[in-house]
Amino acid sequence: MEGALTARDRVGIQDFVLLDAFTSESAFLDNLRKRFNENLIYTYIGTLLVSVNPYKELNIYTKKQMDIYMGVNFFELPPHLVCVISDNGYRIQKMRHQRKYVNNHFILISGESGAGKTEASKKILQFYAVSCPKTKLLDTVRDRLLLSNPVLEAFGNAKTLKNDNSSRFGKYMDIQFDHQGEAVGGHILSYLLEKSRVVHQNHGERNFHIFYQLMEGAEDEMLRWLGLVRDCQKYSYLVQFDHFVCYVSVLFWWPAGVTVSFSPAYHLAVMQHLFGIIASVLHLGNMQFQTDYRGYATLNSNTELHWLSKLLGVPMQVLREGMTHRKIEARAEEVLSPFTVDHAVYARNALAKAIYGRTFTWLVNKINESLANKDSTRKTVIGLLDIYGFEVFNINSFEQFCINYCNEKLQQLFIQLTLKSEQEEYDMEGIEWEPVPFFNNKIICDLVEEKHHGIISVLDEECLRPGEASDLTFLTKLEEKMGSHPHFVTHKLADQKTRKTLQRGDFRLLHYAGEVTYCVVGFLDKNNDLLYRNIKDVSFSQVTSSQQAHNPTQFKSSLMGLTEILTSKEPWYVRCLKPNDAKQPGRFDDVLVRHQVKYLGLMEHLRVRRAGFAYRRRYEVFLQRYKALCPDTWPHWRGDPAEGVQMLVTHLGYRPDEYKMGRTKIFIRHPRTLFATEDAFETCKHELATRIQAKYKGY
Ligand code: AD9
Ligand code: MG
Repeated sequence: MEGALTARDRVGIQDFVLLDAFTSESAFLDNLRKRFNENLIYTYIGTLLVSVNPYKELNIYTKKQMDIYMGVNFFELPPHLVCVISDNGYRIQKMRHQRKYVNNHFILISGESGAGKTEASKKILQFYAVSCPKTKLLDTVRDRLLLSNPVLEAFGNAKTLKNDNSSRFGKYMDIQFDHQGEAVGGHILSYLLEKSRVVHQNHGERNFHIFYQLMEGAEDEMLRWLGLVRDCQKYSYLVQFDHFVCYVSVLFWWPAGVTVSFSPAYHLAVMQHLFGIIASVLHLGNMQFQTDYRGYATLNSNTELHWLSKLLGVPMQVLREGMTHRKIEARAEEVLSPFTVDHAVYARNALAKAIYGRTFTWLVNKINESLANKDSTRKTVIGLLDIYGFEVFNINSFEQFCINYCNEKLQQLFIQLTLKSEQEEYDMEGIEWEPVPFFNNKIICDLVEEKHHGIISVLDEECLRPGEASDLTFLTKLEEKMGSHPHFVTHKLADQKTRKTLQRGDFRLLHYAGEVTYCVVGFLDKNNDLLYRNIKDVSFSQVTSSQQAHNPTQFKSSLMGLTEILTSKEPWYVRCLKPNDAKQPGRFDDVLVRHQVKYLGLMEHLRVRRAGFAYRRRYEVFLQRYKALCPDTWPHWRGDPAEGVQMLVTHLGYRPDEYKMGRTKIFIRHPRTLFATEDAFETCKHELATRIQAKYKGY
């Protein structure tokens, strides 16, 4: 027992619910730090998994490791990411024998940028790959699911200041299992790709990986065909290239695409087409304009036009006209109105973003076609949500506004579901409990999305007044509408002290995760996502039109759709924490982690878990684990499991106020009780092992 305590001191406690001084944030942090220092990056809060990014490879995701977790009960092994699904995996396996359906699940992975969400989602997919039964069909679906990842990351991820491989789109992936527990299909929904990155990156950041992969990985012949030279400095959309090493080479994901796509010949044509589009974006970026004698824009050279025409299959003259003129309809006639240089640059960038955005949607559609399951029989679905994390930069723009709003919604969902499910469980089992006070971020969600009054509504209204409205009129309207809102402030509304920290064109939101100051410049344009019509006409015969959300109004409705999908499923949570801002292994910054623990609501979650009954376990499971502690239940108990558990806990001396017997589970009020039982079990195991050893020594 002494030894067990020492070990616990050193490596911390694997479930926060069992932490004695649970109410203190410091104790919470101590435990997290202890475990982090021992490379134990996972800790439970009941069934929620907390993960701390190790920023180094740990040898815990091998097939051997994962196999250990298959088919075991959640609490019997040290916390691991695979536990979140091994329980599912277990159920799926069990289902194979019982031919029953299990509930649909989703795994919600959250945390700020760089906290490890995407890595976690990849590990979970890998786990499905090794744990599911192997059939020919499964192999293809499984492989396609796995291989879709590098392709999507190439097009949708980029280096940011927060994360070298930051997801710049949200992803929800469904994996469908048939009645035998085999993965038979999948579907990916993508959310609001950050297209503005195609034409502009902040200092120290980069464009989407695919551009560099193409520049570095494509063969000379291919580059020649695309009209490119192998030098990022030559392309204005890439000039901020900072020599960060591309860790996924184009050669790596090229074969991946083979499986995702169709026949090899078709695949080759598709890849060429894709590279052609990527290259055309780069050529577009290099297109320069000058002012002619009338003050209108003309193209500096024909070089880019030539390559664009070749790669997009659009006649040069049509392109030239499209790049320098706008088509206006007047009295059923179409009139061409020339651009100024500023307009032309704007239109050029809008086109580049649109081409890229639609290519991304096209890619997601293609992947979905290859994952589609034609069989319409009822399936179990497990969903995986990996969305861009909460972001705060020195200058935050429209993109951060959308990303942070999305995180706000997910936090709201988490609050609703954890409290709801807790209450439902107590109701179902006939147990009374006392609710715990918590911060509900609904007030912030409403501030952003409320019909007619929310920030998005105001933005949309302003976008409907072209020519009259501007980013600043938008800000003034916000000030009028939100004036006294406790989570909203601007330079004009702020008190003297706060005013010093705000610029005139800023508004600040007090998000659940902290304050973020947004600069309104560009909000209207980006919301409008303007693309001059004649450019649209000439270019988009080439790429499939998109259903993707392009502005927050659409984003808002697609988030509502997502919320609906998620609430119909049973949730599992992985909360990812970032240990330091330097992306370094072995560094645990207390202040940074404390802040995340706070805003992720981990303490509240813990309190909720402990307010009523800290632990609950199904009678069969509880009995199976602790039956050795009572002579009446050891080695076998053949009667009703609830009666066996009653006998066991009476034998262990549980006081009546320490536990309650529900319909299918035992509820234990205080972790200490379970702790003592767990200690007794460890000692019992130890004694048994010593006895066995002594017995065999004699031989
Ligand atoms: V963002 O919101 O997309 O910007 P994520 O997705 O939360 O962010 P990501 O999973 O990309 O972060 O992790 C960032 C980096 O941390 C990875 O590129 C790895 O280098 C590192 N990481 C994260 N999790 C692990 C892990 N379990 N083991 C090893 C990890 N390294
Ligand atoms: Mg990510």
